[in-house]
Amino acid sequence: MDGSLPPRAVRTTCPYCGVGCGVLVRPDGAGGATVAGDPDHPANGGHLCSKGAALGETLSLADRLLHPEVKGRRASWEAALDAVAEGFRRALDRLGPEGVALYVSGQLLTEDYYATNKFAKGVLGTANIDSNSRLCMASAVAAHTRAFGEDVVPGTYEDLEACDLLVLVGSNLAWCHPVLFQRVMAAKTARPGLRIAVVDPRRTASCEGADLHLPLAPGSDVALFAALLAELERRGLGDARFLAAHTEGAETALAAARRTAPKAARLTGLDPALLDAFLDAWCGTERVVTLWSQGVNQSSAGTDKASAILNCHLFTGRIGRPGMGPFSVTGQPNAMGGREVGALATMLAGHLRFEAPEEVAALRAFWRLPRLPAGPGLKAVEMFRALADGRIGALWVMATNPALSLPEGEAVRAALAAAPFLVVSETSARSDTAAFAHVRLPALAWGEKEGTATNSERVISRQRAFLPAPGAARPDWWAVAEVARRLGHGEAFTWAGPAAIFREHAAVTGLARPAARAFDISGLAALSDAEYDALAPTRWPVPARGPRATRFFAASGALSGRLRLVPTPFRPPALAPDRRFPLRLLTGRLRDQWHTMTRTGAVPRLMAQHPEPRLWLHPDDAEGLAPEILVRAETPAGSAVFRLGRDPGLLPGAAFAPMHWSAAFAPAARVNSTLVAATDPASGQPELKHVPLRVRPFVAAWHGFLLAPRRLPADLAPWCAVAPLAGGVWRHELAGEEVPEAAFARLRALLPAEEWALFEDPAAGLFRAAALAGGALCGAIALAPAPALLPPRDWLGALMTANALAPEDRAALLAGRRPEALPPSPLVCACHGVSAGAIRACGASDVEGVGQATRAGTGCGACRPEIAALLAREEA
Ligand SMILES: Nc1nc2c(c(=O)[nH]1)N[C@H]1C(S)=C(S)[C@@H](COP(=O)(O)OP(=O)(O)OC[C@H]3O[C@@H](n4cnc5c(=O)[nH]c(N)nc54)[C@H](O)[C@@H]3O)O[C@H]1N2
Ligand SMILES: Nc1nc2c(c(=O)[nH]1)N[C@H]1C(S)=C(S)[C@@H](COP(=O)(O)OP(=O)(O)OC[C@H]3O[C@@H](n4cnc5c(=O)[nH]c(N)nc54)[C@H](O)[C@@H]3O)O[C@H]1N2
Ligand code: SF4
Ligand SMILES: [Mo]
Repeated sequence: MDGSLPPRAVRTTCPYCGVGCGVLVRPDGAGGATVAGDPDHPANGGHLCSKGAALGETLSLADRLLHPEVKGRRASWEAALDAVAEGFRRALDRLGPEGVALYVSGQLLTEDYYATNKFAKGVLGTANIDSNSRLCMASAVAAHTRAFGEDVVPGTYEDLEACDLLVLVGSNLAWCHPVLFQRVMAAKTARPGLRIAVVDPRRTASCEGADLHLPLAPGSDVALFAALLAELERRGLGDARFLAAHTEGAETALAAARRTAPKAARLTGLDPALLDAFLDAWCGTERVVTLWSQGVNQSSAGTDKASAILNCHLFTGRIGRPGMGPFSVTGQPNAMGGREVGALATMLAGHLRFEAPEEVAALRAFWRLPRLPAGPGLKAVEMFRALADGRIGALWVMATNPALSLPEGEAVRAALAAAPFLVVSETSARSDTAAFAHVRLPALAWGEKEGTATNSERVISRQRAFLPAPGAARPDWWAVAEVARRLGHGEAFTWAGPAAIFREHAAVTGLARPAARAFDISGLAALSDAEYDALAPTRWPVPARGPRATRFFAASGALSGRLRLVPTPFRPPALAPDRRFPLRLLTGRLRDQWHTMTRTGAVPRLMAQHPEPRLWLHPDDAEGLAPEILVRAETPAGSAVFRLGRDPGLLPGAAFAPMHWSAAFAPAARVNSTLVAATDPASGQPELKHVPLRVRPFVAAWHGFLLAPRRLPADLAPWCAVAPLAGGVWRHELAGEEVPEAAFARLRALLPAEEWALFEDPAAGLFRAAALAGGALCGAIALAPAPALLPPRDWLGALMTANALAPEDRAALLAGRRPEALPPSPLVCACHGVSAGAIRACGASDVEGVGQATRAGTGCGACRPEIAALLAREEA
């Protein structure tokens, strides 16, 4: 970070998902780097997924926040930090510790995370510090804590390879934890006896190679696992010795399961034979791992869903032994670290508990800070409601983008806009949340910052810097320490660097003794700076004394007290579909995008799979809707507009839309505007899947696109989706209300043309413009009354990266079609100029659908029989 670059490959860790892959980086000395998997890292053994492999392409400083800003103007760090301290002091004076809050993230490094928690709880004296983990892991944490007395993932990745049955529940592992999925697939190839079952309302990429897919009704997982628990009992598969020696609660859990089991087929909607096949497989396989993710956690019954899974493992004693156990896979790179440092409203630090007065006292004494809060604070959803109500006077958001990722999206944005004092620490200048901030603080990003993160299997890995700090960016922990100093507590924040913070954090984890705790890394509290720098991937626990477990809860049960089975009566999702909103909206992730796209959205090859925000419906539910049209997704909470997709792999009645598109990329396609914030009573985690939905065509006067040699703002039209293409070209997909002539003129003014090649057919609503400069294509615009009538974007984008246009390309430009790909095609609909090729390509299966997609047949109607004949020939 002193400006000199390391000469050799730097060993670091991927900043995306909770698999926590090791990465070898070779900086090129010019701000870039080549990236490869670290063959020595235990998580990935050299492999990387598409996102990890493209890390080198995310290092551009183009979108970075590089300087502090106060009220939208560049400021010095001194001034910005003074403003933060002053804002918090004022809110404390006015509202007390309940009136201030921090909202942080599983993408902070452990050291940053530790600092924020110490600052909130120790300096501000508030427990109002919550994390985006509330949207992600909170239900798993609550279920672990109920069952184990502590938040612990009992197993390791090796268990996924060693098991005979792997059940993926609400996890699209193939897209969301790709390297782990590839490990499983490799194990299955080597040992075909390893069976995989996927429990998901969608047939996802994770079903490739699975032996069973259970397309259960959204939200019905508790019923499935209740049926399993009852069946395990019926078959006498309870581990009586384990149950007697180490557990409690089996009887009440079984009683609840017995009541739900007879209704399981109805509640899950599963074919009874399929349900039986699943029960048979699970009951008959001792080495079973049940892995779950957001299809379980992000539910108003998330904690019960997770507990229902844990119950089955506890009842059979299939836990903590090689190849068996429940496995909550973490989403963010340091989701686990945040739980370790206790940066959640419901936790203290180092797995110390609010409920244990001696632990509160131990931490107070260790921190030597006066103001530790007495109990839990506001959880994420409550925190933003409190902000809206004026109960929060100052909020600091760090490494998360709540303007996009929280449910009740519009209310959250309104609360952010009206916040009395909002600080946002960011790496990106394009975060939706930062746009609302009074003070923006530039943070060091991956490749610049130093610290540690803990992955899903409790392995702590170092992230190491290989680039100099750009602009005025600084580590997040440093900004926190500086504000603490300004509030009069500098003496507790004197760390010289992340190594010192890590040592202090490790020491906290030893404070719980003599009450034994699984999470104990007190053995790392005396690392020297050099040892910390060289720290190899290390699985916790690392106690200062005593044995080091690799897996938990097999032989000894819980470390303190007993393991607990919990009754989980079935509850449906918060809102039920009805005649007005007959479908259910599932939201989630795409393979190549990371959350709110601040890092992956500008990388052309990561945008190639899905350049536009889509809503997928089962073909039966999409009947009457033409393919590729824009549709408005309406829920009781709000609406958003997407390109329609069809997915026969969806359970009929369920729809899927990605969470990724932000105001910076597609303002009208922010899916969280449509979500209610129904939370799980035990964990406070909101139901980010399952809201009732209806879908209508989005009516626009024109559809079109604009290709430009640079990125333009995403407000070019009422519907706009921005995407990078190769070679620095940006694609802007558009739909608008004004008359097309006016839109055409307005859009042309945005391109730097020396010369125009134009095609205009106002009667047909077709407009095409090619902007030329120096004999090369420097931009393109096309407008049409229907999306299916627009020329291919990739072809035009590629032409823009050529130095000069070939004559045949120039001619093709005006025809609006790629010369070789689309052979001359007879015109079918003369009114709207639609060719047979366009009708075949539009994907509709009936004349009405063709009309919606292309307008063919909607003029004089004379060509409708011809269209029908064409479709019949396609069918045959
Ligand atoms: N590519 C990519 N990978 C990521 C991320 C990313 O943004 N992009 N983010 C990371 C993070 S933070 C997280 S938390 C993880 C999330 O990883 P996952 O949880 O695997 O991802 P999701 O797509 O949110 O949801 C998983 C599945 O739950 C299903 N589902 C919905 N409702 C139900 C239900 O009621 N029951 C069941 N059984 N299934 C249901 C959905 O159809 C979906 O396929 O991914 C991590 N990895
Ligand atoms: N509809 C729907 N909503 C969801 C979900 C869903 O499945 N469906 N999933 C939920 C889940 S599981 C999660 S985890 C959340 C994720 O949602 P968010 O956390 O809001 O999404 P990110 O885009 O990861 O936001 C991280 C921000 O931190 C910035 N950043 C990156 N590194 C640093 C750093 O070192 N320091 C600082 N200060 N900033 C940094 C990035 O630029 C980015 O703006 O979304 C939740 N919301
Ligand atoms: S699997 Fe996760 S940690 Fe590994 S390279 Fe991909 S995104 Fe990064
Ligand atoms: Mo997450």
